[in-house]
Amino acid sequence: MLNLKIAKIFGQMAEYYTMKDDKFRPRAYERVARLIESMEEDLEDIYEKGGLKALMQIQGIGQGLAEHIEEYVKTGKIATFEKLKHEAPLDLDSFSAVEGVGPKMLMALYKNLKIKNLKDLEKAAREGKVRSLPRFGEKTEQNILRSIRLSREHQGRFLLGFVSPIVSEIREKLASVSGVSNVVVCGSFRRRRETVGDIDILAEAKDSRAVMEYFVSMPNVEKVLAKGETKSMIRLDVGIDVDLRVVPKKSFGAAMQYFTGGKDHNVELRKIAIKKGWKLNEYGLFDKSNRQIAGRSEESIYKKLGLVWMPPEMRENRGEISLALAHKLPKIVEYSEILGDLQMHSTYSDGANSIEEMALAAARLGRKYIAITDHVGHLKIAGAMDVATIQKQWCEIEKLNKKLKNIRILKGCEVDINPDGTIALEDKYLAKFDVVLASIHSNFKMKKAEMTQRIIRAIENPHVDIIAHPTGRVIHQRAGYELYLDEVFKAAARTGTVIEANCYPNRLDLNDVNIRRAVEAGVRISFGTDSHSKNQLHNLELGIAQARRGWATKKDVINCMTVDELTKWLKSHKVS
Ligand code: DGT
Ligand code: CA
Ligand code: CA
Ligand code: ZN
Repeated sequence: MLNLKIAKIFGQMAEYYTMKDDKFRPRAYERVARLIESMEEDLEDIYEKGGLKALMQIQGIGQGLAEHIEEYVKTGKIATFEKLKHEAPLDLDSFSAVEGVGPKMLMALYKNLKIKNLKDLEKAAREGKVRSLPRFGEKTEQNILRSIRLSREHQGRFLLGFVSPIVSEIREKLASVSGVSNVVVCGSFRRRRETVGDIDILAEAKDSRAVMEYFVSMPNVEKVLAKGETKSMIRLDVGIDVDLRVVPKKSFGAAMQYFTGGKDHNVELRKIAIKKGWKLNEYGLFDKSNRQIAGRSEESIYKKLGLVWMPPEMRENRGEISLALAHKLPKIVEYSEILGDLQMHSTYSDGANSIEEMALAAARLGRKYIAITDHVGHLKIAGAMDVATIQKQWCEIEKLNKKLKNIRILKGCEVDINPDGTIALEDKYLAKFDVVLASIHSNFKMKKAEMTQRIIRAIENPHVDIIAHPTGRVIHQRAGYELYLDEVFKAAARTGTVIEANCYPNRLDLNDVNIRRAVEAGVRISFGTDSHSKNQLHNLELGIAQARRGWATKKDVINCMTVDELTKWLKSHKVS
């Protein structure tokens, strides 16, 4: 978890360097921060094993950055960062959730109004002081206030993709404590909600005191909120709370069911028990004479109540209970049924790894195929490819497809949808890709009807296979653009256009609810990790989880096709 801390520092250093008008460091630091954040290997391990040299072998890490990492591993601090903080003591963390306030603005706010944190900023904006600064204005001030409100709604929730590695680490550690025979992480994490409030863990153990002792003294514990024999609660240094309960075997299934939730699902389930004259709680299912009739396993509870067991992703009281009572639950798509990843970037545009590195890493994760979808069109900041570069890329892909045996690479692209709905690359080029993703990267603030028309026009282009990150929302940062989604889905269904369920941790766009609407409208969906480095390819799981929460089935998802089925299908799916 040292990685996360270092990533955060580098991210903040990037901001400080932006304030100082440094030309290169902001991008370099930001890029490395993202990279480290998603790295599987621990930087500390890498350093312990191979020293500075090993650190410098990581793509994007030069001597300077490697020395920073070394310094942090050794001393827990980076002097350069401390100096930057000393010059401008800003609580950058507090600002991070607020959209539209960049480092330059923060510097101006600090210099002119002595604003150091979000609280100061909100106060000044409320008092109308922000608008008086040069280049701010009333509109910016309003945006700041709106953005602060939005960020407050998300306060205390963490991205599923951020929580996942933390959970894995804790789970492994707890499972290795002697006497512990079972560790299950429940709550919203088990239901794979896109954000998680706190982490709820159940364990089965011979000696509960030993596990608790271990739990509260783990290295990343910032604060022990409660400590008991069967229940403890801690706060990790990254700010998230973790509950641990030690549960006896005979109640383990009941506890799993109860603490997995969701709350509304549980309430409905409890009503069914009560109707039968029974009692359901975290200890089990009990009959009239208070005899336990189920609870060792989760299945036993659902079965006794007359329901079929269902995956945690479905337990949101969105109609699953009545279907489970009627034994008519849909069979949602399995993680193992997803064969490929249909959005990622390589060094040909703004990615950190070569096509071959991406392909090899994807193959290691068991993917059968990937689409390389580098930017084309006018997104020059994201390194959009020109026509000559596209040709070069195709040659490279053809060569790699001859060389690599375990994985196939599709020639894809991600192209901008212009404000008028036309596509930023000529049809004659679009026609030659295996798969074309179209998406919006500019002019977010259009009127709802216009934005809807813009996307529908793109959908109607016969070469556009997939609309990528269709609503443009970024969790904790910005709401999606205004859009009549049902109109979009109707057009997609009519034309055979696929809508993406983007798997990037803070996008997850479409989200679970909208995936369900799309699928019900007869739209097919695709998964793409939108990886910009090979260390992000594992995020596929996050998108699949949202699709499971949206009750998508195998037939709804084009990534379930084999590569031969898919390439054939892509040639003929569009209806004009
Ligand atoms: P979170 O942490 O906000 O992301 O969401 P959850 O779902 O993990 O909620 P949390 O941590 O408050 O509680 C964990 C589970 O415990 C929850 O999913 C269902 C169960 N639970 C909590 N409070 C109640 C309650 O009042 N009644 C019932 N039946 N179950 C509850
Ligand atoms: Ca929770
Ligand atoms: Ca909890
Ligand atoms: Zn994009």
